[in-house]
Amino acid sequence: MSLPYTQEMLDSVKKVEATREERMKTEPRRMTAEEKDDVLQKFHPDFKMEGFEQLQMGPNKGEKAPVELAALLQGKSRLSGKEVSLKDPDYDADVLIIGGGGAGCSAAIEAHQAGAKVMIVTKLRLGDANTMMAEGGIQAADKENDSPAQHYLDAMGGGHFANVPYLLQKLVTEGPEAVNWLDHLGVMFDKDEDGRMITTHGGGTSRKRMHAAKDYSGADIMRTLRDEVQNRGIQIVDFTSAVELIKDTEGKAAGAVLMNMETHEVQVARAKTVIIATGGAGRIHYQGFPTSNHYGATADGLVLAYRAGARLLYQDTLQYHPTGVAFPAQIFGALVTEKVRSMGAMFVNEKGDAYMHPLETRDVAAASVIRECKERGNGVHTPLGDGIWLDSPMIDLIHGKGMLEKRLPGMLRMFGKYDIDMREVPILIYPTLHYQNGGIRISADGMSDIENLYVAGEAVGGIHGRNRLMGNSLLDIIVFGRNAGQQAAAKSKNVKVADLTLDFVKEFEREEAAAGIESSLLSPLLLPDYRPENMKTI
Ligand code: MEZ
Repeated sequence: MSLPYTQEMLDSVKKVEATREERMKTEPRRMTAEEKDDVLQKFHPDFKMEGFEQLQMGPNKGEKAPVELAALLQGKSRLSGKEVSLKDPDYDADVLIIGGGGAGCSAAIEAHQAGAKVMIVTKLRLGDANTMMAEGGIQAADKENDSPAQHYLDAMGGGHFANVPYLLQKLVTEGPEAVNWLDHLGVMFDKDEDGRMITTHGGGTSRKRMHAAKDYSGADIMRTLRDEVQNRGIQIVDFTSAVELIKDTEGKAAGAVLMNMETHEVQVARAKTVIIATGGAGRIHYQGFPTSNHYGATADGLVLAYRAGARLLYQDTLQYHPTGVAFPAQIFGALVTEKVRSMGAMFVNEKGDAYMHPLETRDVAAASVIRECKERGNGVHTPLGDGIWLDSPMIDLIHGKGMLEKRLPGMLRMFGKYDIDMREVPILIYPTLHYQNGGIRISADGMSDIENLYVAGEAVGGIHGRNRLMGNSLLDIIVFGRNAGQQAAAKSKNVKVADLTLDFVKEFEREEAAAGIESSLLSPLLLPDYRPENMKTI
């Protein structure tokens, strides 16, 4: 086994080792509110003006959006110039769920439980989603020293007080029940010898409330939900994407136009209610960042809803996970779970200085990593760019030998494949595009601005304000996924679908023409395009 670090990296590792004993005696101090604001404004990509533009049309006209998202929101419908017959739908459902990740499956289980005829359409396989990629855990305030109120305050502070209060309240108050539900469905949470959940801190948490299944929490949650959906016999139409919503002549959501991903055959699904659970947008690679996201994370739900007239909220805020892999190349941009720093690994620069507290919130931590590399020149140089060390050998020194292997087997294996034993040497990180803080605006019942169109999971905007805390997204897919399934199933009992129409797409095209937009970019994007001619800086 030969460590693939360059000589320059090895020289820096020596400095990290030389300061370790002393560093472990005192925690780095926390930044003040002013220091946080300063680093965010100067170094966080959300504040980089050239990354954004004003939307020229649609419900959020005049507001700021990332340039890549604006292009998709104002893009060309895949049905443009095509006639789709809506007369004899291929599918009929009470609840049509677009997306087969954690939120979609949670919604499907609850809607099915309520007796609705449910159909899931997913562009890849059931469970191919960002849920699967989540590692470190799910938050819930279920310990004696904790409370939903405490959880609310932490998330509100982390979100810069922009979280929509009634959504956040729902998230935290229903958190314990959500974890209990998963536990009963069979998620293999880490427990102590008395059967009590083991919980840890995350960045910005005042209590240990992160429940984990080692460092593949999302994968285990997805496995469990997928099994439950399949065991219930819920209808799944896979390798098929939704390319436009369908409304009825009363303006209510009434289904979707579907496209087979292989044959491109177009089909029509009519539904009394529709739930968008399409997940995030990392594969759009905002500002050229690499991503920790699943292959299908291309903001499709936002495009579908926007074109049909639903407002977005906080579409201009993204989450860059501070600890993406910066070396080696084979796993560049992959997620290094926040659990690594929550178990004590410090951020250490090229000189061996722990220049930041390990548990700053993600936006502050990411901006500080960028500043350390770009402004202060304290990054570790590699052939791929600069990075900062995450001093992983500290974990066994703090918790005892064997703990890293026990709690972070996925990380150990991922780096081990490239001959990096993270128990022995620090690992190199740099921010990676991780989460879409903004999304489609919903009310407390999960409904968007369009009647009978519900939204759940990462496609929702507002729950997390302008920066999400670790583990609150695995929680929101369960809380808001279940909620959307229950609400949509109940609503569908009283829905009579009028005639189907796609007139709103034509109207959108007219609005585009009036705004002088001539786009040839087909949207929703559906899958990223990695052909060399389409690669920017990624
Ligand atoms: O909530 C997340 O994004 C998460 C659990 C990620 C991680 O660092 O493991």
